[in-house]
Amino acid sequence: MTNRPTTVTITGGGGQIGYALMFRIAAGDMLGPDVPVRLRLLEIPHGMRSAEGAALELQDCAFPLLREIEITDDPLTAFDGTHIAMLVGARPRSAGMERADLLAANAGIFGPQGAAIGAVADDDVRVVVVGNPANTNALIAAASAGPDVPVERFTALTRLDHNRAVGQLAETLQVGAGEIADVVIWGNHSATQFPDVSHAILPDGMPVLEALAERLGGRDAATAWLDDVFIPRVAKRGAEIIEVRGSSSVASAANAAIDHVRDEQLGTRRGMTSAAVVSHGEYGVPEGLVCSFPVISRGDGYEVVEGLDLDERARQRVAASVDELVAERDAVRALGVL
Ligand code: NAX
Repeated sequence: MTNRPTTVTITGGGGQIGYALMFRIAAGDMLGPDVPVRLRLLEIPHGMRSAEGAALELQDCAFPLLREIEITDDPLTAFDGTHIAMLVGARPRSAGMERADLLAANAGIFGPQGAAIGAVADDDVRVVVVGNPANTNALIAAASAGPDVPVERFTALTRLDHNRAVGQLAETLQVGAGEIADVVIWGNHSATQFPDVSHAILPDGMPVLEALAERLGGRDAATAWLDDVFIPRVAKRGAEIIEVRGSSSVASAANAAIDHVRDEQLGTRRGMTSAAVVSHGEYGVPEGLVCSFPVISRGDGYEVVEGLDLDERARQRVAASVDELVAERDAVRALGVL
């Protein structure tokens, strides 16, 4: 029996992350080796040629799963019947641009795209926002989609932050990245995020905190490393990549977006992961904010894992990032967008 093709829309399909995403999706890395894919690339006129060039290369890969590729600058065409929308294209901050201008420019992108998703996407559509400011862009898209699309269908990407945290721990503990479970990114996809290892464990059940203490020479040394090295390095890793590579994170961002959608669609495999989802008040996060939480999926969307203990320092870090999300939401409200 042949599976029904899944339609995947990538916005910003002519950009860097779009380019890194589409080949892996067409190869079956996101939805599995048995699911045919129809790709739609949405671009602005300026990016159409680049997307068209990428489509020529996709054709030259002769991927057996790739059934169709369509490129358009019309959101209603791009999202028509789509099952998975990956909103990557966004307006970057240009020199001298104020935060309110950045939020307004992106509201002008994510508002209409959310409305188009509400109007024409598949009834079971799932949306992940990658384009920054990702959490608030997701909030705007969800609010613009209208009542036909439950807000839970909209998520924002913090899996790259999660994977960065796991990578740092794996290197420090000298273990494989796959051995570390239950790391959590809380809050905003920004430098205020809180990468939390207090629940993380190794395969034998040993807490990562204990393993760090053993490796680094005691609890105090482990705490100092977390506060002074690990947290800032994960939170500012994007800037480090730009400095070293001379260009922003691309393949790692695409990889994280694929991990995010794969786990949402097929289920998380071991323990919790991190995704920004619409808050229903969990952990005191104001309702409606798109905030990164510990999540699991049983193959039908992400659910927040509740009941984790947070000590006072952790609560303060989460609160600082949530305050930033509130300020972004209020700034967008002040523009009359929400
Ligand atoms: P690029 O500038 O290479 O590509 C963006 C593409 O989007 C361009 O081709 C542009 O023409 C297109 N675009 C702009 N407005 C559009 C619209 N209204 N409709 C459709 N397409 C539109 O950027 P890239 O490196 O691909 O990054 C894309 C976004 O991801 C940026 O906002 C970036 O900040 C964000 N990131 C988010 C990350 C996350 O973890 N959430 C990490 C990586 C990345 O920084």
